[in-house]
Amino acid sequence: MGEMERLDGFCDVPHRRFNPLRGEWLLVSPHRGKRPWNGDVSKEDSEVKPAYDPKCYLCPGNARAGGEIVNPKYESTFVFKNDFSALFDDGTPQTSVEFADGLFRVQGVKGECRVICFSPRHDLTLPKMSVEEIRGVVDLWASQTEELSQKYRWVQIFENKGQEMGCSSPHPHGQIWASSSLPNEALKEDENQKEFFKKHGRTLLSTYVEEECRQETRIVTQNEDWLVLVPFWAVWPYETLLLPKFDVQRISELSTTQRDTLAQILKEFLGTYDSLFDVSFPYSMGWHGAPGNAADGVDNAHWTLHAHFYPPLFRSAKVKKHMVGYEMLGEPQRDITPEQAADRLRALALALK
Ligand code: H2U
Ligand code: ZN
Repeated sequence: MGEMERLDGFCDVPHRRFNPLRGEWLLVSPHRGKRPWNGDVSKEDSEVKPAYDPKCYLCPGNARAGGEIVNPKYESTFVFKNDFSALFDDGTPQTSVEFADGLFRVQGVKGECRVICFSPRHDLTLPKMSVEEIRGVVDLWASQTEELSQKYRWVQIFENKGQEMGCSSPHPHGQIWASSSLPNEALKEDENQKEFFKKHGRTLLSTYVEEECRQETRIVTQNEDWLVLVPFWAVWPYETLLLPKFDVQRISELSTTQRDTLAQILKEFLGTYDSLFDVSFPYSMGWHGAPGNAADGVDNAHWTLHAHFYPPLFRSAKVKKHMVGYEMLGEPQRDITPEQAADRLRALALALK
């Protein structure tokens, strides 16, 4: 029996799907996706942004929040230590405390938080930048990971984009939080990939890529090195996973051509996101790669580098999915199936080619 036929009976009825990376289930209710599309397709308030905003904390030459530090007149990318860091690199206890049968546990943690401006231009976003400019961001993600992984076990690169995600500034920027311990998501992915590798002798995500290339139903777009798909276990309506078609564990280990093709697919598929509801598409995105660094002697053969994109929008630029109610108390739930979401995104990606 083919893979798709095995799923046939489930297509139109409620079912649960398993996320092997996180080791968690979600509820899919496809019949609810067939509710009429009372399409609010209104655009976002199309306020035109200036290329330079004298009030922006991130624009070149401007004073940052607090007023003491002034940004240099940077011309491409710019990294600085977060003025309101969530982690400190020294001065905090690095011990653990546990009492009352483990009901109370505290662990010391140290780390560093940085902000990365993607461009000096206040009015741009990643998909509005050129492939060459995005390539500069890829290099920065890689060099920051390389540097911080010498000191910290986990380097989390991420971008909160859009007011819907609580992003504090429209200036194109992302963040890096590096920490001495693995955060929850990293720990779950590490354990689940390790388990799969032990059992099957190959990586979870390379096996998944092979299978998705066979089935094709969830692929949004691809080039010679990279694949964008709506994962079988996606929770957010238009959630995607960006995966390499080759074996790589960390972003810092990408070759020159793999960085080129990454910049190309980012430009293309983030443009597709923008065209979905005709709006600068909000999301939280981030990279997950093997903890530590290549020289630390830890075997991370089970890891595959990948990026998650979690966009909150559902039916239009205005209608957002909320993770509330059943999702807080039971488990995440989605209406349109990952396959339906992939169909829409793929059609848009093709139209833009
Ligand atoms: P968002 O990516 O969610 O918008 O957060 C921006 C970060 O930038 C936030 O962590 C930092 C905030 O602490 N920031 C500074 O470090 N200095 C500033 O002058 C403005 C914002
Ligand atoms: Zn700005």
